Amino acid sequence: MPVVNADVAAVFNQIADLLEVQGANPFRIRAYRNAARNVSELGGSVAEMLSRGEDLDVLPGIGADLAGKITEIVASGTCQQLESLRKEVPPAITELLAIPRLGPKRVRALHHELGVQTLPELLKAARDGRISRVPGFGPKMEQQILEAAASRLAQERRFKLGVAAQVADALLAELTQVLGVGQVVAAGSLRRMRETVGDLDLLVTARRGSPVMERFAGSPDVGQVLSKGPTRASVVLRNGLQVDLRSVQPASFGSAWLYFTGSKAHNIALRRMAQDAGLKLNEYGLWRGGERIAGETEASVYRALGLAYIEPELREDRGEIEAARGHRLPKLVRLADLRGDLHVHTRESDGRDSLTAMAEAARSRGLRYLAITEHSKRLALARGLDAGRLARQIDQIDELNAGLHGITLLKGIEVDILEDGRLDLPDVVLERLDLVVGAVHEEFELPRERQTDRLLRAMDHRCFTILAHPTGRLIDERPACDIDLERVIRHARQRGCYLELNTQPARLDLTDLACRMARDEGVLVSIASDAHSTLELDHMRMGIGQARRGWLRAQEVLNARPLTALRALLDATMGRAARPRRAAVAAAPEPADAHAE
Ligand code: DGT
Ligand code: CA
Ligand code: CA
Repeated sequence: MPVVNADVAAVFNQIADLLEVQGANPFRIRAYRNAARNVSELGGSVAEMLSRGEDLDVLPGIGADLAGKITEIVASGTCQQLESLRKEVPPAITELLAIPRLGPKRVRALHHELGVQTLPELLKAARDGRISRVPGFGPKMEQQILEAAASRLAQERRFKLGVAAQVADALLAELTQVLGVGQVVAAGSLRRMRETVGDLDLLVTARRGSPVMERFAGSPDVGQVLSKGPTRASVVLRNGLQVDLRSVQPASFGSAWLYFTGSKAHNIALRRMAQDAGLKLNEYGLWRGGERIAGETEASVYRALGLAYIEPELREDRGEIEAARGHRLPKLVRLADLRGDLHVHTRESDGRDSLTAMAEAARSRGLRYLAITEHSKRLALARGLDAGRLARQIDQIDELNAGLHGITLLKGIEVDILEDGRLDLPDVVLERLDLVVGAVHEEFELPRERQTDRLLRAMDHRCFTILAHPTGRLIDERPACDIDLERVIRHARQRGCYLELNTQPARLDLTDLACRMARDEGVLVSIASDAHSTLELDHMRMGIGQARRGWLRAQEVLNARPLTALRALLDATMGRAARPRRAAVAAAPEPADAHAE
């Protein structure tokens, strides 16, 4: 990118800001500000002047010293002076400068008077009422600084969907109890089930005079009330998550829910459609002139726009509007469609509960089968199984199955994929399993080509059935491995094996977009909890959200198949034509309504 005059001016302004925070000579500071203005108002490009060999000190307000700095900036994008100032001034001070109302003078005053250097310190000082006592600041400015600092802190941090959903559930339950409240719902990215959530958006309908806003602001989890009025309030919870609550009239509930669910891109596309039809869409309704023609429900708005109802998870402007117009929207998979779980651990490796407890817990969640997939020996920390221990577990599961009703345990393993693509256990024991889930747990940083080849080679093993958490990413902790995911997906189709959507809150791997790629290639996805305890079986809920965001239907989900159909698929993948069935339970036909919500 060539350096333009505005870049040069920005560097000069930053130098001036930092000098001012330091309390430097005002004439020096003004010289930089003037230079910034002169350069940005200049007709021609300073970079071009330099390349033509012209002298810069002919420019107004630019002496030899500044001319030298411009030359430096054009060459490198920055200059020595700025870099050394950045080392002298605490870095967090620069963050404070980005807060509206806080120029260098005020930042310097807060630093001097209160020792404030960072955003959290700024927020705390504002909360404690210390800012309004500093000369030049008043209560009004203190409030403005507080809001800006809180929202900047909240903005920077996104919360994992699992955390946000838990918090939202508790708040929604609380609001439902408030007198005069009708509807109580979540909107925003949470409702769309995005893998991370910036802030929570809640919506209620309430009778006039309902104390809903007071109750919300007074909730025990609230750390800071940013604003509170009769129809809207914003708070920051003690864990740092911001929550916006709005109250609307029942007649606009649907259009408000639609608006605050977003995404912004989806909203914009809808509004454009409305305009093209001579209508106006906003959070109060869909309007023809002064008449509200829809708005009480979301469906009424979509209908009036000539669209089928669009599920929240699809509202990302990724083709859903065209599909809704042509009545080609997919019927998305639901939690209740899942018949089993193909990846869980017990105490035998690093899980917390017993085989029997896991089986009971899965059955009580309406599942009909559960694959036990412990770690393999390479993962010593997780007490991974060697061939002998796995053989014993296989026998144990066979025995247990004979006595289990309503659920079948499948024999599996989460076998490590070694660095060269071989599997961590010998074929003789893998052959005895119902399925083999392969996973990378080490060597995440191989170059793209090698990492991809490693996965493809593992998938080519004749016992391989499902690739666990294909990219290895951990939200906020570890980036995805550098792999050619398209190649992996295509290879899975050719090989006839499957990919996992691991629903651990930090994993959600495959991502929504990767699910959609798998769907487009015709590769079935196993939505798996990877539960290490009975409670973790509930992680499925967030995973279903990602699958739905990836446009998956039940027929594209491996574990939405009944057991018999699943067994046939697994057998085909493992190169087994048909097998004798030992346990009668396994062969028994399942009633169609066997799975509950
Ligand atoms: P987040 O909070 O970053 O995870 O993402 P959202 O989608 O929850 O975004 P948020 O909280 O800023 O706003 C909630 C919804 O409100 C958003 O999904 C759509 C709607 N919205 C916000 N700003 C605008 C806007 O400028 N135009 C339109 N059309 N809609 C907006
Ligand atoms: Ca939000
Ligand atoms: Ca919001």
